[in-house]
Amino acid sequence: MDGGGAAGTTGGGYGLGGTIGQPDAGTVSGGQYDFRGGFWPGVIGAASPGGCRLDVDGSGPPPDLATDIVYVARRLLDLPPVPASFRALDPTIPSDVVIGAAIDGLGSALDVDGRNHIDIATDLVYIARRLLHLPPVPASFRLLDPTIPADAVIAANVDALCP
Ligand SMILES: [Ca+2]
Ligand SMILES: [Ca+2]
Repeated sequence: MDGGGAAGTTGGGYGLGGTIGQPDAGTVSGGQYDFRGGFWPGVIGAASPGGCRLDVDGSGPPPDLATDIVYVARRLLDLPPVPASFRALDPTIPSDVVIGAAIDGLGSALDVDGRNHIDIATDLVYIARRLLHLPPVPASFRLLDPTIPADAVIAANVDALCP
């Protein structure tokens, strides 16, 4: 049950109301975590129940790999977030505009490895693995790139998307 009718906002709704209630990530000791001057500048709260911003279809937490994460991946590929086949099975899925806005609202928070680039092959993999309760970074990735931040750092970034 969401609000139903799309509120009549035209254009990209970037007039945010301003509550960035993001608690500080706390002190991380150990891993090399260099705080790049505060939090992401463009965090826009997507209206999802429970404050789980990764729940981009607003169905309620926890985020679902088969829906929410698929939508995010498709959005990053410049595809409509929701495949038509999904809509055939579930006509109650919110519109692509609504889900697209929720995904865009995640902004740079999707860059869970903190490398200033949102990448399906890394960031989304880490998010998906975290949701599956696996270590976010596959060992094989670390062999190829030893500079990937610690699992604890990336896991915390994923968790921040859905506290
Ligand atoms: Ca969902
Ligand atoms: Ca990244």
